[in-house]
Amino acid sequence: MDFIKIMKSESHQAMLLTINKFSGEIFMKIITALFSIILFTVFFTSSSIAEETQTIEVILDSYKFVPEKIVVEVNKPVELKLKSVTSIIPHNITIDDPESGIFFNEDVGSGDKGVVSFTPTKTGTYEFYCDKKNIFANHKKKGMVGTLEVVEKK
Ligand SMILES: [Cu+2]
Repeated sequence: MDFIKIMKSESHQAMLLTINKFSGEIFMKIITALFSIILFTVFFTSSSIAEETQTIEVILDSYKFVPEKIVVEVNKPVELKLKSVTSIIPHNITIDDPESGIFFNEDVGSGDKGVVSFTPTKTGTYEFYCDKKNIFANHKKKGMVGTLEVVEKK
C-alpha cells in the first residue's frame, strides 16, 4: 500500500513539474514575442525618422567640395555631414539665403568633422562656397564652390 502511495505522489510531483516546465516555456515564448514586437516597433519608427532626413556627406578639400553638386527635396530636413581631408588648411561651407531656409556658415578645421542642418523651404539652385581668404588664397576664387539644388518632393 505504502509503495503505491509513494508511486502516486511521485507521479503527481512529476506531473506538477511538467506543468511548471510547460508554463515556463509559454511564459518565455510570450516574453520573446513581446520583446520582438517592441524591437520591431522601435526599428520601424527610427528608420522612418531616418528616411525623413536627407543626409549627405560632403568632403572639404583644398580647394574643392566633393560632391560639387547636391540635390535635395524641398521641405525635408537636410543634414550635411562635413569632413575635412586637409592636413593644414582650414575650410568652411557657407550659404546665406534665409528666405529659403538655407543659411549656414560652418568652419571645419583641417582633418575635422562637422554637421550642418537645415530645411529648405523653396525650390531653386543655390551656391555654396568656402568663405576663407587670406593673402595667399581666396578659396571661393580657387574653385571652392558648389551647387545645392532644391527640387520638388518625388
Ligand atoms: Cu576653403
